Amino acid sequence: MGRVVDCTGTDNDPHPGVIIAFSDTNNWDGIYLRERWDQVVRAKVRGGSWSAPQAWSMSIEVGVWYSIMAKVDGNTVQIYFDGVYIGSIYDALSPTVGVGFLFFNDGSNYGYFDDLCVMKYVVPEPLYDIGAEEEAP
Ligand SMILES: [Ca+2]
Ligand SMILES: [Ca+2]
Repeated sequence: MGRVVDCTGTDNDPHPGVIIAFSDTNNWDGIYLRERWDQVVRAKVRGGSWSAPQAWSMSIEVGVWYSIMAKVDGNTVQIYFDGVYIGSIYDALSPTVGVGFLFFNDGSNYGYFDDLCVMKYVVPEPLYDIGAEEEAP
């Protein structure tokens, strides 16, 4: 997971985001922000060709930090935006050899990124079963 911020409000640039799965520079998956259009977008790069097959409508404000988290289980990746699950990817690269940040930018727009980290988690996550409330006699 990582945190990103878009600091200029004229357009979607600089498209700050996180690379969630990486094979080489021509093959990787990322999640980035379209600040102007208020979307969280999936970047899919295969054989050097870029596409954006999935996008989720989210309010994205200039100058606000947002966290992007990806829970990876093979080709399936659950995407969390500011801690809230927004959707899944089912054809991510696996295995990955790295993660990183991404920006793409035509002009002088800028942003920042921070706190990139990778954690191991348990699959499946533990389930809890809460018994029925006891009734008064
Ligand atoms: Ca912008
Ligand atoms: Ca916006």
